[in-house]
Amino acid sequence: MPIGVFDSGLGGLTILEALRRALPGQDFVYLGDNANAPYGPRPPVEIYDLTIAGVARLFEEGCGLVILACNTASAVALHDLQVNWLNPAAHRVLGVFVPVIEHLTRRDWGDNTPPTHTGLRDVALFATAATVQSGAFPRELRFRARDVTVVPRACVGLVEAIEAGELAAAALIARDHVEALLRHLPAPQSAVLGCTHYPLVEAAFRAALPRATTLVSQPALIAASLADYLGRHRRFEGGSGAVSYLTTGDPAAVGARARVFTGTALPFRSA
Ligand code: DGN
Repeated sequence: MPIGVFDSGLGGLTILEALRRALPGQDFVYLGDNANAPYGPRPPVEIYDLTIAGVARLFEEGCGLVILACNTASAVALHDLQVNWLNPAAHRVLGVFVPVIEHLTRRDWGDNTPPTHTGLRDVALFATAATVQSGAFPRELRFRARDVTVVPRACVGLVEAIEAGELAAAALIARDHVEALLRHLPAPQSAVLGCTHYPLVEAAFRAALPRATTLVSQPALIAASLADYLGRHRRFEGGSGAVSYLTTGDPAAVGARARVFTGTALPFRSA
């Protein structure tokens, strides 16, 4: 059966590309809610309703498992959606924070250390305003790393510049946000790019961060985590590597704009 990949717009294509590389025989259905993007500036209740509508649409397409590729939807809607709406016997929905948190808190030493003693000291988080305001990432991270400090930065204007294909301008915006964060945390141990779009200007983040900071980008981590999950839940696997693309926006315009993310136009159809 196909796996659904949901995003507020086109940024989730960065995740989908990594999923396809890791799982070449798997079918996927991508849904971008372009009619309502970006989610970052929206109030939580709207993000919740829009996320449920998108996930339900992917269930209609026959997806048993849906990845919320969107950090904003994962931060704001995933927990309530799982507790109050989803029937886990029928469907599963996974977000994008857990693979990052598992990566950050992986311990390389013996089993006698307390589970929250990870050696993780501080983390810079770059994300949308809604993701930052939700507080979801530091809250979930502290379950595994109790004393960690998370310094977030809402990267206002960055998603819009990337969606518009203005990558040179986006690189300057990313640099400014890094510089602003470094005034609060001059030498972060790790920095997380907590938004689907930011991998497109990863080099700008890397260049502006101190050399000793480990930069954590999501797509490959999420792909490795999904491959591991499918190994344990084989009922969600299947297909021949087919991908279909749905959008709530104008399919021709959205398909053409996909070029920014994948280097090629994509055959979107109307959701
Ligand atoms: N896909 C969103 C995210 O990862 O947070 C970014 C786009 C948006 O809706 N703001």
